[in-house]
Amino acid sequence: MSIAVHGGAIPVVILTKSDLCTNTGRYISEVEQISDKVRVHAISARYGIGLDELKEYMTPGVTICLMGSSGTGKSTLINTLAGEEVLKTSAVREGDDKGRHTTTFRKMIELPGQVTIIDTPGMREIGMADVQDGIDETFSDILELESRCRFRNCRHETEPGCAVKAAIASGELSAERYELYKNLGRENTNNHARKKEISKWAKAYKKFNKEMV
Ligand SMILES: Nc1nc2c(ncn2[C@@H]2O[C@H](COP(=O)(O)OP(=O)(O)OP(=O)(O)O)[C@@H](O)[C@H]2O)c(=O)[nH]1
Ligand SMILES: [Mg+2]
Repeated sequence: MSIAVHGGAIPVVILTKSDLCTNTGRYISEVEQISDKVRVHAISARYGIGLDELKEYMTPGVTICLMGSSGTGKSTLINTLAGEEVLKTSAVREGDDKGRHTTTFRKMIELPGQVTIIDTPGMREIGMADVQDGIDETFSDILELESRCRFRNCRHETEPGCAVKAAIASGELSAERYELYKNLGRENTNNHARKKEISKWAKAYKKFNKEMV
């Protein structure tokens, strides 16, 4: 998601194979908790469930890119949307349900209605290099909180006057979401100076928005 934001795209999360799941609602709300900037849809390409929800994205001239692990059903979804088998798909491995990296090259497909859709090979692992902007955008509320801590170098552990801990205690920020942010930051380079600069920007932006109301 952060990669998509960084690239200037609008991220949409599609939970596939909803026919294999009895409580999709739970998973939808789990993803929704990560960020209120992202919309989530549960679909089944095999049974045509939830595909109506995707129609609103398929406006003339749009380019859609599917990203996700191998075996999640990206190519199958495109085949269903195309109404014919334009892409090869294959069953996931028995035992661990992992994909077989069936798609090996990016492929651009023109769907009816001037919609371009790009199929990509399933990701083995996502390199987090250079996606700090996307992370910052997704978690701008946490950056803003960090800027309100009493100490500039607050680690949000035992320091007094910590706005992050206070927000978690009051329920304003979910502990899980903060953990996720922390882990992403760790995976990426933890550049404190940049974070501070961005939080300053986030603050100014918020102020500007308030003044505009
Ligand atoms: N039950 C169920 N199976 C599905 C659905 N969509 C895809 N599959 C199956 O999942 C397997 C993998 O689908 P693919 O479309 O090849 O997956 P992919 O994401 O393109 O995988 P890579 O090309 O390896 O990245 C195939 O056996 C599909 O039939 C679905 O909605 N329901
Ligand atoms: Mg594929």
